[in-house]
Amino acid sequence: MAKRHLITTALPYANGPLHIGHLAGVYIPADIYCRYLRAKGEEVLLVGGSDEHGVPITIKARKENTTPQAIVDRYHVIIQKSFEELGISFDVYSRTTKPIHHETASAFFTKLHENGKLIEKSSEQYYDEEVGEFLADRYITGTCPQCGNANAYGDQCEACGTSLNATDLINPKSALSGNTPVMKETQHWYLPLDQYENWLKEWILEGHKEDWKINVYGQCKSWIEQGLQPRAVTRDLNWGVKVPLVGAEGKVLYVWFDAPIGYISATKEWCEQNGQNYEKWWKDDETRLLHFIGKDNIVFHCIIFPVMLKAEGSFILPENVPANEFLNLENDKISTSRNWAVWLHEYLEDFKDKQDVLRYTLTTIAPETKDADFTWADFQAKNNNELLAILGNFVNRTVVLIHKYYEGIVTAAGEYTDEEKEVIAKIAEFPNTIGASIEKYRFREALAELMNLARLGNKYLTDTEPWKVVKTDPERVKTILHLSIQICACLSVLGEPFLPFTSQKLQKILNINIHNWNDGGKVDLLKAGDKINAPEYLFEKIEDAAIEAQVQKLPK
Ligand code: B3M
Ligand code: ZN
Repeated sequence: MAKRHLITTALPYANGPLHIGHLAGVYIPADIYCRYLRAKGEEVLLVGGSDEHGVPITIKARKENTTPQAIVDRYHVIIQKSFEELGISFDVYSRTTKPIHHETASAFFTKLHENGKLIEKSSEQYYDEEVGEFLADRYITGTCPQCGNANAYGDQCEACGTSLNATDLINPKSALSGNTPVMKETQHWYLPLDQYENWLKEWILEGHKEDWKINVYGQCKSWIEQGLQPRAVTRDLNWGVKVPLVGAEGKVLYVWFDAPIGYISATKEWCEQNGQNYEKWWKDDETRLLHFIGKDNIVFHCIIFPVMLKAEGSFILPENVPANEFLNLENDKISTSRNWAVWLHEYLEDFKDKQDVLRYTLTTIAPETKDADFTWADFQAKNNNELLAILGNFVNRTVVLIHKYYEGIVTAAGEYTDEEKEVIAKIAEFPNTIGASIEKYRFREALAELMNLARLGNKYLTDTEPWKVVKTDPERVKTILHLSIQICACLSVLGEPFLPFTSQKLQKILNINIHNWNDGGKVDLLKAGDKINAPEYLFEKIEDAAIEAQVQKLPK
Protein backbone atom coordinates (compact mmCIF):
# COMPACT_ATOMS: atom_id res chain seq x y z
CA MET A 1 0.00 0.00 0.00
CA ALA A 2 0.94 3.60 -0.55
CA LYS A 3 1.95 5.80 2.34
CA ARG A 4 -1.27 7.77 2.37
CA HIS A 5 -4.59 8.08 0.58
CA LEU A 6 -6.13 11.28 -0.67
CA ILE A 7 -9.78 10.65 -1.44
CA THR A 8 -11.84 13.30 -3.14
CA THR A 9 -15.58 13.40 -3.69
CA ALA A 10 -17.28 15.40 -6.46
CA LEU A 11 -18.07 18.87 -5.19
CA PRO A 12 -21.85 19.23 -5.36
CA TYR A 13 -23.16 22.44 -6.90
CA ALA A 14 -24.53 24.61 -4.13
CA ASN A 15 -27.68 25.29 -6.10
CA GLY A 16 -29.91 22.75 -4.41
CA PRO A 17 -29.95 20.14 -1.67
CA LEU A 18 -28.54 16.63 -1.93
CA HIS A 19 -30.62 13.68 -3.04
CA ILE A 20 -30.15 9.93 -2.78
CA GLY A 21 -28.59 9.75 -6.24
CA HIS A 22 -25.61 11.79 -5.06
CA LEU A 23 -25.26 9.61 -1.99
CA ALA A 24 -25.42 6.21 -3.66
CA GLY A 25 -23.00 7.10 -6.42
CA VAL A 26 -20.38 9.14 -4.64
CA TYR A 27 -20.51 9.97 -0.96
CA ILE A 28 -21.51 6.70 0.66
CA PRO A 29 -18.98 4.61 -1.28
CA ALA A 30 -16.23 7.16 -0.58
CA ASP A 31 -17.12 7.22 3.09
CA ILE A 32 -17.10 3.42 3.37
CA TYR A 33 -13.76 3.35 1.64
CA CYS A 34 -12.20 5.93 3.96
CA ARG A 35 -13.61 4.48 7.14
CA TYR A 36 -12.25 1.11 6.10
CA LEU A 37 -8.77 2.51 5.40
CA ARG A 38 -8.72 4.35 8.71
CA ALA A 39 -9.66 1.11 10.49
CA LYS A 40 -6.69 -0.48 8.73
CA GLY A 41 -4.51 2.19 10.28
CA GLU A 42 -3.87 3.99 6.99
CA GLU A 43 -3.34 7.72 6.68
CA VAL A 44 -6.39 9.09 4.89
CA LEU A 45 -7.76 12.47 3.94
CA LEU A 46 -11.37 12.63 2.75
CA VAL A 47 -11.92 15.86 0.91
CA GLY A 48 -15.16 17.48 -0.12
CA GLY A 49 -16.73 20.87 -0.57
CA SER A 50 -19.39 22.84 -2.34
CA ASP A 51 -18.97 23.86 -5.97
CA GLU A 52 -20.16 27.45 -5.77
CA HIS A 53 -19.31 28.85 -9.17
CA GLY A 54 -20.58 28.38 -12.65
CA VAL A 55 -23.76 28.85 -14.53
CA PRO A 56 -25.78 26.35 -12.46
CA ILE A 57 -25.49 28.82 -9.58
CA THR A 58 -26.19 31.99 -11.55
CA ILE A 59 -29.18 30.44 -13.30
CA LYS A 60 -30.68 29.49 -9.96
CA ALA A 61 -30.05 33.01 -8.60
CA ARG A 62 -31.69 34.57 -11.65
CA LYS A 63 -34.71 32.30 -11.27
CA GLU A 64 -35.14 33.23 -7.65
CA ASN A 65 -34.40 36.87 -8.20
CA THR A 66 -31.51 36.88 -5.79
CA THR A 67 -27.70 36.90 -5.90
CA PRO A 68 -25.43 33.93 -6.55
CA GLN A 69 -23.84 34.54 -3.15
CA ALA A 70 -27.22 34.23 -1.43
CA ILE A 71 -27.87 30.96 -3.27
CA VAL A 72 -24.57 29.34 -2.34
CA ASP A 73 -24.75 30.57 1.24
CA ARG A 74 -28.12 28.93 1.61
CA TYR A 75 -27.34 25.58 0.01
CA HIS A 76 -23.82 25.16 1.30
CA VAL A 77 -25.18 25.09 4.84
CA ILE A 78 -27.97 22.65 4.00
CA ILE A 79 -25.59 20.34 2.14
CA GLN A 80 -22.86 20.41 4.75
CA LYS A 81 -25.28 19.79 7.60
CA SER A 82 -26.95 16.85 5.92
CA PHE A 83 -23.60 15.24 5.05
CA GLU A 84 -22.60 15.54 8.66
CA GLU A 85 -25.84 14.06 9.92
CA LEU A 86 -25.50 11.12 7.56
CA GLY A 87 -22.05 10.47 8.96
CA ILE A 88 -20.00 11.20 5.86
CA SER A 89 -16.63 11.49 7.55
CA PHE A 90 -15.09 14.39 5.65
CA ASP A 91 -11.82 15.61 7.05
CA VAL A 92 -12.54 18.87 5.34
CA TYR A 93 -15.65 20.20 3.63
CA SER A 94 -14.78 23.46 1.98
CA ARG A 95 -16.31 25.86 -0.53
CA THR A 96 -14.97 27.23 -3.77
CA THR A 97 -15.92 30.80 -2.87
CA LYS A 98 -13.29 30.87 -0.11
CA PRO A 99 -10.27 33.16 -0.64
CA ILE A 100 -7.89 30.20 -0.35
CA HIS A 101 -9.57 28.64 -3.33
CA HIS A 102 -9.60 31.81 -5.42
CA GLU A 103 -5.88 32.20 -4.72
CA THR A 104 -5.10 28.59 -5.54
CA ALA A 105 -7.13 28.48 -8.75
CA SER A 106 -5.78 31.82 -9.84
CA ALA A 107 -2.17 30.75 -9.24
CA PHE A 108 -2.78 27.52 -11.13
CA PHE A 109 -4.08 29.41 -14.15
CA THR A 110 -1.22 31.91 -13.96
CA LYS A 111 1.37 29.15 -13.93
CA LEU A 112 -0.16 27.48 -16.99
CA HIS A 113 -0.37 30.82 -18.72
CA GLU A 114 3.19 31.84 -17.90
CA ASN A 115 4.57 28.52 -19.01
CA GLY A 116 2.84 28.80 -22.36
CA LYS A 117 0.52 25.89 -21.67
CA LEU A 118 -2.62 27.73 -22.74
CA ILE A 119 -3.68 28.97 -26.15
CA GLU A 120 -5.25 32.40 -26.47
CA LYS A 121 -7.70 32.91 -29.26
CA SER A 122 -10.57 34.95 -30.46
CA SER A 123 -13.65 33.24 -31.64
CA GLU A 124 -17.27 33.83 -32.29
CA GLN A 125 -19.47 32.73 -29.43
CA TYR A 126 -23.16 32.71 -28.82
CA TYR A 127 -24.50 35.97 -27.53
CA ASP A 128 -27.98 36.93 -26.42
CA GLU A 129 -28.64 40.33 -27.97
CA GLU A 130 -31.74 41.02 -25.95
CA VAL A 131 -30.02 40.43 -22.60
CA GLY A 132 -26.60 41.63 -23.74
CA GLU A 133 -24.64 38.63 -22.46
CA PHE A 134 -22.48 35.87 -23.82
CA LEU A 135 -24.10 32.50 -23.34
CA ALA A 136 -21.74 30.21 -21.50
CA ASP A 137 -22.41 26.56 -20.72
CA ARG A 138 -25.89 26.09 -19.29
CA TYR A 139 -27.03 29.46 -20.55
CA ILE A 140 -27.33 27.79 -23.87
CA THR A 141 -29.34 24.67 -24.61
CA GLY A 142 -29.97 22.71 -27.75
CA THR A 143 -30.02 19.26 -29.24
CA CYS A 144 -27.10 16.95 -28.50
CA PRO A 145 -25.35 15.95 -31.73
CA GLN A 146 -24.42 12.60 -30.20
CA CYS A 147 -27.69 11.29 -28.79
CA GLY A 148 -30.42 13.70 -29.88
CA ASN A 149 -31.38 14.84 -26.37
CA ALA A 150 -33.20 18.14 -26.95
CA ASN A 151 -32.08 19.66 -23.64
CA ALA A 152 -28.33 19.35 -23.83
CA TYR A 153 -26.25 22.17 -22.32
CA GLY A 154 -23.56 24.23 -23.97
CA ASP A 155 -20.83 22.32 -22.16
CA GLN A 156 -22.30 18.89 -21.70
CA CYS A 157 -25.15 16.56 -22.54
CA GLU A 158 -26.35 15.00 -19.32
CA ALA A 159 -28.28 12.32 -21.18
CA CYS A 160 -25.24 10.68 -22.77
CA GLY A 161 -22.44 12.30 -20.77
CA THR A 162 -20.70 13.78 -23.81
CA SER A 163 -18.70 16.89 -23.17
CA LEU A 164 -19.69 19.54 -25.72
CA ASN A 165 -18.76 22.94 -27.00
CA ALA A 166 -21.71 25.29 -27.34
CA THR A 167 -21.25 25.41 -31.10
CA ASP A 168 -21.81 21.65 -31.29
CA LEU A 169 -25.47 22.05 -30.30
CA ILE A 170 -28.18 21.75 -32.92
CA ASN A 171 -30.89 24.47 -32.69
CA PRO A 172 -29.20 26.46 -29.93
CA LYS A 173 -31.39 28.60 -27.68
CA SER A 174 -30.62 31.13 -25.00
CA ALA A 175 -31.70 29.94 -21.58
CA LEU A 176 -32.04 33.59 -20.58
CA SER A 177 -34.60 34.70 -23.13
CA GLY A 178 -35.43 31.63 -25.19
CA ASN A 179 -34.16 33.52 -28.25
CA THR A 180 -31.93 32.10 -30.90
CA PRO A 181 -28.52 33.55 -30.11
CA VAL A 182 -26.23 35.37 -32.50
CA MET A 183 -22.48 34.98 -32.89
CA LYS A 184 -20.19 37.58 -31.44
CA GLU A 185 -16.44 37.80 -31.20
CA THR A 186 -14.73 37.23 -27.83
CA GLN A 187 -11.30 36.22 -26.61
CA HIS A 188 -10.57 33.22 -24.42
CA TRP A 189 -7.85 30.91 -23.12
CA TYR A 190 -7.87 27.29 -24.13
CA LEU A 191 -6.35 24.13 -22.79
CA PRO A 192 -4.97 22.30 -25.84
CA LEU A 193 -6.26 18.81 -25.00
CA ASP A 194 -5.25 17.66 -28.47
CA GLN A 195 -1.57 18.05 -27.53
CA TYR A 196 -2.03 15.51 -24.76
CA GLU A 197 -3.65 12.79 -26.82
CA ASN A 198 -0.59 10.59 -26.96
CA TRP A 199 0.11 11.04 -23.32
CA LEU A 200 -3.51 10.17 -22.44
CA LYS A 201 -3.33 7.07 -24.60
CA GLU A 202 -0.27 5.93 -22.76
CA TRP A 203 -1.44 6.91 -19.29
CA ILE A 204 -5.05 5.68 -19.49
CA LEU A 205 -5.46 3.35 -22.43
CA GLU A 206 -2.26 1.45 -21.80
CA GLY A 207 -1.62 2.24 -18.15
CA HIS A 208 -5.06 1.72 -16.63
CA LYS A 209 -6.64 -0.93 -18.78
CA GLU A 210 -6.64 -3.44 -15.97
CA ASP A 211 -7.37 -1.42 -12.87
CA TRP A 212 -9.97 1.19 -13.90
CA LYS A 213 -13.62 0.19 -13.96
CA ILE A 214 -14.85 -0.86 -17.39
CA ASN A 215 -17.40 1.95 -17.58
CA VAL A 216 -14.73 4.54 -16.80
CA TYR A 217 -12.11 3.09 -19.10
CA GLY A 218 -14.65 2.69 -21.90
CA GLN A 219 -15.76 6.32 -21.75
CA CYS A 220 -12.16 7.54 -21.76
CA LYS A 221 -11.28 5.31 -24.68
CA SER A 222 -14.14 6.55 -26.78
CA TRP A 223 -13.29 10.21 -26.12
CA ILE A 224 -9.62 9.80 -26.79
CA GLU A 225 -10.30 7.86 -29.95
CA GLN A 226 -12.77 10.46 -31.22
CA GLY A 227 -9.94 12.99 -31.05
CA LEU A 228 -9.69 15.80 -28.51
CA GLN A 229 -10.10 19.52 -29.19
CA PRO A 230 -8.69 22.53 -27.36
CA ARG A 231 -11.12 23.50 -24.64
CA ALA A 232 -11.87 27.00 -23.39
CA VAL A 233 -11.04 27.42 -19.72
CA THR A 234 -12.40 30.96 -19.36
CA ARG A 235 -15.87 32.42 -19.72
CA ASP A 236 -17.58 35.79 -20.16
CA LEU A 237 -19.34 35.83 -16.81
CA ASN A 238 -19.07 37.86 -13.66
CA TRP A 239 -19.49 35.03 -11.14
CA GLY A 240 -16.41 32.91 -10.53
CA VAL A 241 -12.66 33.16 -10.12
CA LYS A 242 -11.53 36.25 -12.04
CA VAL A 243 -9.10 35.58 -14.85
CA PRO A 244 -5.86 36.95 -13.35
CA LEU A 245 -4.66 38.84 -16.42
CA VAL A 246 -4.82 42.44 -17.47
CA GLY A 247 -7.35 42.99 -20.16
CA ALA A 248 -9.46 40.09 -19.00
CA GLU A 249 -12.07 42.12 -17.16
CA GLY A 250 -15.49 40.51 -17.15
CA LYS A 251 -13.97 37.06 -17.58
CA VAL A 252 -13.78 34.25 -15.08
CA LEU A 253 -12.32 30.76 -15.04
CA TYR A 254 -14.60 28.08 -16.41
CA VAL A 255 -16.25 26.33 -13.46
CA TRP A 256 -14.86 22.98 -14.52
CA PHE A 257 -11.41 24.53 -14.47
CA ASP A 258 -11.69 25.90 -10.97
CA ALA A 259 -13.85 23.22 -9.29
CA PRO A 260 -11.36 20.31 -9.37
CA ILE A 261 -8.65 22.68 -8.14
CA GLY A 262 -11.06 22.94 -5.20
CA TYR A 263 -9.74 19.55 -4.10
CA ILE A 264 -6.31 21.11 -3.80
CA SER A 265 -7.57 24.23 -2.00
CA ALA A 266 -9.58 22.15 0.46
CA THR A 267 -6.51 20.05 1.20
CA LYS A 268 -4.51 23.25 1.76
CA GLU A 269 -7.17 24.53 4.11
CA TRP A 270 -7.05 21.34 6.16
CA CYS A 271 -3.26 21.35 6.18
CA GLU A 272 -3.12 24.93 7.41
CA GLN A 273 -5.39 23.98 10.29
CA ASN A 274 -3.46 20.83 11.06
CA GLY A 275 0.11 21.99 10.74
CA GLN A 276 0.91 20.06 7.59
CA ASN A 277 2.33 20.92 4.22
CA TYR A 278 -0.25 20.23 1.53
CA GLU A 279 2.49 19.17 -0.87
CA LYS A 280 2.84 15.91 0.96
CA TRP A 281 -0.70 15.12 -0.21
CA TRP A 282 -0.47 16.46 -3.74
CA LYS A 283 3.15 16.30 -4.77
CA ASP A 284 4.49 13.05 -3.38
CA ASP A 285 4.35 9.84 -5.40
CA GLU A 286 3.67 7.97 -2.20
CA THR A 287 0.17 9.48 -2.10
CA ARG A 288 -2.66 7.62 -3.81
CA LEU A 289 -5.15 10.06 -5.24
CA LEU A 290 -8.68 8.74 -5.88
CA HIS A 291 -11.67 10.63 -7.20
CA PHE A 292 -15.15 9.35 -6.29
CA ILE A 293 -17.62 10.74 -8.81
CA GLY A 294 -20.76 10.01 -10.83
CA LYS A 295 -20.52 8.94 -14.45
CA ASP A 296 -21.43 12.38 -15.82
CA ASN A 297 -18.18 13.71 -14.36
CA ILE A 298 -15.84 11.14 -15.90
CA VAL A 299 -14.45 13.27 -18.71
CA PHE A 300 -13.59 16.09 -16.33
CA HIS A 301 -11.78 13.87 -13.85
CA CYS A 302 -10.12 11.45 -16.24
CA ILE A 303 -9.16 13.76 -19.08
CA ILE A 304 -9.46 17.48 -18.44
CA PHE A 305 -8.25 17.72 -14.84
CA PRO A 306 -5.38 15.26 -15.38
CA VAL A 307 -4.29 17.30 -18.42
CA MET A 308 -4.37 20.42 -16.23
CA LEU A 309 -2.27 18.64 -13.60
CA LYS A 310 0.12 17.30 -16.19
CA ALA A 311 0.49 20.73 -17.82
CA GLU A 312 1.13 22.34 -14.46
CA GLY A 313 3.76 19.72 -13.89
CA SER A 314 4.21 19.40 -10.14
CA PHE A 315 1.15 17.43 -9.05
CA ILE A 316 0.40 13.72 -8.82
CA LEU A 317 -2.28 12.16 -11.00
CA PRO A 318 -5.24 10.09 -9.86
CA GLU A 319 -4.51 6.44 -9.42
CA ASN A 320 -8.13 5.56 -9.94
CA VAL A 321 -11.48 7.20 -10.61
CA PRO A 322 -14.12 4.77 -9.36
CA ALA A 323 -17.11 6.43 -11.02
CA ASN A 324 -20.58 5.05 -10.54
CA GLU A 325 -23.61 4.90 -12.79
CA PHE A 326 -26.91 6.58 -11.90
CA LEU A 327 -29.59 5.80 -9.38
CA ASN A 328 -33.23 5.95 -10.42
CA LEU A 329 -36.16 6.45 -8.08
CA GLU A 330 -39.24 4.23 -8.38
CA ASN A 331 -38.24 3.29 -11.93
CA ASP A 332 -37.88 6.84 -13.13
CA LYS A 333 -34.90 9.16 -13.56
CA ILE A 334 -34.21 11.36 -10.55
CA SER A 335 -35.06 14.90 -11.59
CA THR A 336 -34.60 18.06 -9.60
CA SER A 337 -36.86 20.09 -11.84
CA ARG A 338 -39.74 17.61 -11.55
CA ASN A 339 -38.96 17.18 -7.83
CA TRP A 340 -38.63 13.44 -8.49
CA ALA A 341 -36.13 12.77 -5.76
CA VAL A 342 -35.65 11.78 -2.16
CA TRP A 343 -33.94 14.76 -0.56
CA LEU A 344 -31.43 13.94 2.12
CA HIS A 345 -32.34 16.76 4.49
CA GLU A 346 -36.00 15.70 4.35
CA TYR A 347 -35.16 12.04 4.88
CA LEU A 348 -33.12 12.95 7.94
CA GLU A 349 -36.11 14.75 9.40
CA ASP A 350 -38.66 12.09 8.55
CA PHE A 351 -36.47 9.18 9.64
CA LYS A 352 -34.66 10.43 12.71
CA ASP A 353 -31.83 8.16 13.84
CA LYS A 354 -32.24 5.99 10.77
CA GLN A 355 -29.18 7.20 8.89
CA ASP A 356 -27.85 3.67 8.67
CA VAL A 357 -31.03 2.34 7.08
CA LEU A 358 -30.49 4.73 4.19
CA ARG A 359 -26.77 4.01 4.07
CA TYR A 360 -27.52 0.30 4.04
CA THR A 361 -30.21 0.40 1.38
CA LEU A 362 -28.20 2.65 -0.90
CA THR A 363 -25.14 0.45 -0.56
CA THR A 364 -27.06 -2.73 -1.36
CA ILE A 365 -28.28 -1.11 -4.58
CA ALA A 366 -25.19 0.98 -5.35
CA PRO A 367 -25.08 1.64 -9.12
CA GLU A 368 -21.60 0.19 -9.44
CA THR A 369 -21.80 -1.40 -12.85
CA LYS A 370 -25.17 -0.27 -14.16
CA ASP A 371 -27.95 2.12 -13.27
CA ALA A 372 -29.91 1.01 -10.22
CA ASP A 373 -33.33 1.72 -8.76
CA PHE A 374 -34.39 2.88 -5.32
CA THR A 375 -37.93 2.06 -4.26
CA TRP A 376 -39.55 2.78 -0.93
CA ALA A 377 -40.85 -0.78 -0.78
CA ASP A 378 -37.30 -2.07 -1.07
CA PHE A 379 -36.12 0.38 1.58
CA GLN A 380 -38.75 -0.99 3.96
CA ALA A 381 -37.89 -4.58 3.11
CA LYS A 382 -34.17 -3.99 3.59
CA ASN A 383 -34.85 -2.59 7.03
CA ASN A 384 -37.43 -5.10 8.20
CA ASN A 385 -36.14 -8.27 6.57
CA GLU A 386 -32.40 -7.71 6.66
CA LEU A 387 -31.16 -5.15 9.17
CA LEU A 388 -33.79 -5.99 11.75
CA ALA A 389 -34.43 -9.66 11.04
CA ILE A 390 -30.82 -10.72 10.49
CA LEU A 391 -28.39 -8.32 12.15
CA GLY A 392 -30.59 -6.80 14.84
CA ASN A 393 -32.14 -10.10 15.73
CA PHE A 394 -28.84 -11.90 16.17
CA VAL A 395 -27.40 -9.24 18.40
CA ASN A 396 -30.59 -8.96 20.40
CA ARG A 397 -30.90 -12.68 21.00
CA THR A 398 -27.33 -12.88 22.22
CA VAL A 399 -27.44 -9.86 24.49
CA VAL A 400 -30.83 -10.80 25.94
CA LEU A 401 -29.68 -14.34 26.74
CA ILE A 402 -26.51 -13.14 28.43
CA HIS A 403 -28.62 -10.88 30.62
CA LYS A 404 -31.20 -13.54 31.27
CA TYR A 405 -28.78 -16.27 32.29
CA TYR A 406 -25.72 -14.42 33.53
CA GLU A 407 -26.78 -10.92 34.52
CA GLY A 408 -24.91 -9.41 31.64
CA ILE A 409 -21.54 -10.94 32.47
CA VAL A 410 -19.59 -12.56 29.64
CA THR A 411 -19.04 -16.21 30.43
CA ALA A 412 -15.86 -18.19 29.80
CA ALA A 413 -15.70 -20.61 26.89
CA GLY A 414 -15.13 -24.26 27.62
CA GLU A 415 -13.73 -26.59 25.01
CA TYR A 416 -14.96 -25.75 21.50
CA THR A 417 -16.59 -28.47 19.39
CA ASP A 418 -15.36 -29.20 15.87
CA GLU A 419 -18.32 -27.27 14.50
CA GLU A 420 -17.35 -24.31 16.63
CA LYS A 421 -13.77 -24.50 15.47
CA GLU A 422 -15.11 -24.25 11.93
CA VAL A 423 -17.23 -21.25 12.85
CA ILE A 424 -14.17 -19.59 14.39
CA ALA A 425 -12.12 -20.29 11.25
CA LYS A 426 -14.85 -18.72 9.13
CA ILE A 427 -15.05 -15.64 11.33
CA ALA A 428 -11.32 -15.15 10.91
CA GLU A 429 -11.74 -14.80 7.15
CA PHE A 430 -14.22 -11.91 7.22
CA PRO A 431 -11.81 -8.98 7.58
CA ASN A 432 -9.98 -10.11 4.46
CA THR A 433 -13.04 -11.03 2.46
CA ILE A 434 -14.86 -7.79 3.20
CA GLY A 435 -11.66 -5.77 2.82
CA ALA A 436 -10.83 -7.30 -0.55
CA SER A 437 -14.24 -6.30 -1.91
CA ILE A 438 -13.90 -2.76 -0.59
CA GLU A 439 -10.45 -2.45 -2.12
CA LYS A 440 -11.97 -3.39 -5.47
CA TYR A 441 -14.69 -0.74 -4.98
CA ARG A 442 -17.32 -3.49 -4.74
CA PHE A 443 -19.24 -2.09 -1.86
CA ARG A 444 -22.43 -4.09 -2.46
CA GLU A 445 -20.47 -7.30 -2.31
CA ALA A 446 -18.60 -6.16 0.79
CA LEU A 447 -21.83 -5.35 2.61
CA ALA A 448 -23.38 -8.66 1.57
CA GLU A 449 -20.38 -10.37 3.18
CA LEU A 450 -20.90 -8.44 6.39
CA MET A 451 -24.48 -9.68 6.48
CA ASN A 452 -23.18 -13.21 5.97
CA LEU A 453 -21.31 -12.82 9.22
CA ALA A 454 -24.61 -11.93 10.94
CA ARG A 455 -26.20 -14.93 9.22
CA LEU A 456 -23.41 -17.11 10.50
CA GLY A 457 -24.19 -15.88 14.00
CA ASN A 458 -27.88 -16.58 13.62
CA LYS A 459 -27.23 -20.04 12.26
CA TYR A 460 -24.86 -20.78 15.12
CA LEU A 461 -27.52 -19.87 17.67
CA THR A 462 -30.19 -21.81 15.84
CA ASP A 463 -27.94 -24.86 15.56
CA THR A 464 -26.78 -24.81 19.16
CA GLU A 465 -30.13 -23.82 20.76
CA PRO A 466 -28.80 -22.42 24.03
CA TRP A 467 -32.37 -21.76 25.28
CA LYS A 468 -32.96 -25.52 25.23
CA VAL A 469 -29.51 -26.69 26.25
CA VAL A 470 -29.62 -24.48 29.33
CA LYS A 471 -31.96 -26.96 30.96
CA THR A 472 -29.66 -29.95 30.50
CA ASP A 473 -26.13 -28.64 30.14
CA PRO A 474 -25.68 -25.09 31.45
CA GLU A 475 -21.88 -25.27 31.05
CA ARG A 476 -22.30 -25.62 27.27
CA VAL A 477 -24.39 -22.47 27.19
CA LYS A 478 -21.51 -20.53 28.66
CA THR A 479 -19.42 -21.49 25.66
CA ILE A 480 -22.18 -20.77 23.15
CA LEU A 481 -22.89 -17.32 24.48
CA HIS A 482 -19.21 -16.56 24.82
CA LEU A 483 -18.72 -17.22 21.14
CA SER A 484 -21.96 -15.48 20.12
CA ILE A 485 -21.01 -12.26 21.86
CA GLN A 486 -17.64 -12.36 20.09
CA ILE A 487 -19.48 -12.45 16.77
CA CYS A 488 -21.46 -9.39 17.87
CA ALA A 489 -18.17 -7.64 18.60
CA CYS A 490 -16.77 -8.60 15.18
CA LEU A 491 -19.92 -7.23 13.56
CA SER A 492 -19.44 -3.94 15.37
CA VAL A 493 -15.88 -3.62 14.07
CA LEU A 494 -16.45 -4.77 10.50
CA GLY A 495 -19.80 -3.00 10.23
CA GLU A 496 -18.40 0.41 11.10
CA PRO A 497 -17.62 1.60 7.54
CA PHE A 498 -21.14 0.77 6.37
CA LEU A 499 -23.26 1.36 9.46
CA PRO A 500 -21.29 3.74 11.67
CA PHE A 501 -24.20 4.71 13.93
CA THR A 502 -25.29 1.13 14.52
CA SER A 503 -21.75 0.08 15.13
CA GLN A 504 -21.29 2.74 17.75
CA LYS A 505 -24.55 1.80 19.44
CA LEU A 506 -23.55 -1.84 19.42
CA GLN A 507 -20.14 -1.11 20.92
CA LYS A 508 -21.90 0.83 23.65
CA ILE A 509 -24.07 -2.18 24.42
CA LEU A 510 -21.02 -4.43 24.40
CA ASN A 511 -19.03 -1.95 26.44
CA ILE A 512 -16.12 -2.03 24.03
CA ASN A 513 -14.20 0.50 22.00
CA ILE A 514 -12.44 -1.41 19.21
CA HIS A 515 -11.74 0.08 15.82
CA ASN A 516 -8.93 -1.93 14.40
CA TRP A 517 -10.11 -3.72 11.27
CA ASN A 518 -8.19 -6.92 11.79
CA ASP A 519 -9.67 -7.34 15.25
CA GLY A 520 -12.97 -7.92 13.45
CA GLY A 521 -11.93 -11.52 12.80
CA LYS A 522 -10.96 -12.36 16.35
CA VAL A 523 -13.00 -14.21 18.93
CA ASP A 524 -11.43 -12.75 22.05
CA LEU A 525 -12.63 -9.17 21.89
CA LEU A 526 -14.64 -9.70 25.07
CA LYS A 527 -13.18 -11.56 28.01
CA ALA A 528 -14.90 -13.75 30.56
CA GLY A 529 -16.12 -11.51 33.35
CA ASP A 530 -16.63 -8.45 31.15
CA LYS A 531 -19.91 -6.72 31.83
CA ILE A 532 -22.16 -5.75 28.94
CA ASN A 533 -24.91 -3.17 29.01
CA ALA A 534 -28.66 -3.68 28.80
CA PRO A 535 -30.09 -4.80 25.47
CA GLU A 536 -31.32 -2.09 23.15
CA TYR A 537 -32.84 -2.58 19.74
CA LEU A 538 -30.44 -1.70 16.94
CA PHE A 539 -33.29 -1.32 14.44
CA GLU A 540 -37.00 -0.89 14.65
CA LYS A 541 -39.67 -2.04 12.28
CA ILE A 542 -40.68 0.46 9.60
CA GLU A 543 -44.43 0.36 9.22
CA ASP A 544 -46.37 0.57 5.97
CA ALA A 545 -47.78 3.97 6.91
CA ALA A 546 -44.33 5.55 6.99
CA ILE A 547 -43.55 4.17 3.55
CA GLU A 548 -46.92 5.16 2.17
CA ALA A 549 -46.34 8.72 3.36
CA GLN A 550 -43.08 8.87 1.42
CA VAL A 551 -44.65 7.50 -1.74
CA GLN A 552 -47.39 10.10 -1.41
CA LYS A 553 -44.76 12.83 -1.24
CA LEU A 554 -43.59 12.08 -4.77
CA PRO A 555 -45.21 14.19 -7.47
CA LYS A 556 -48.07 12.51 -9.30
N1 B3M B 1 -20.30 20.32 -9.41
C1 B3M B 1 -20.95 18.66 -11.10
C2 B3M B 1 -21.85 17.85 -10.29
O1 B3M B 1 -22.24 18.24 -9.20
C3 B3M B 1 -19.86 19.38 -10.39
C4 B3M B 1 -18.80 18.47 -9.84
C5 B3M B 1 -17.54 19.17 -9.61
S1 B3M B 1 -16.30 18.08 -9.10
C6 B3M B 1 -14.87 18.97 -9.17
O2 B3M B 1 -22.21 16.82 -10.80
ZN1 ZN C 1 -26.25 13.40 -25.66
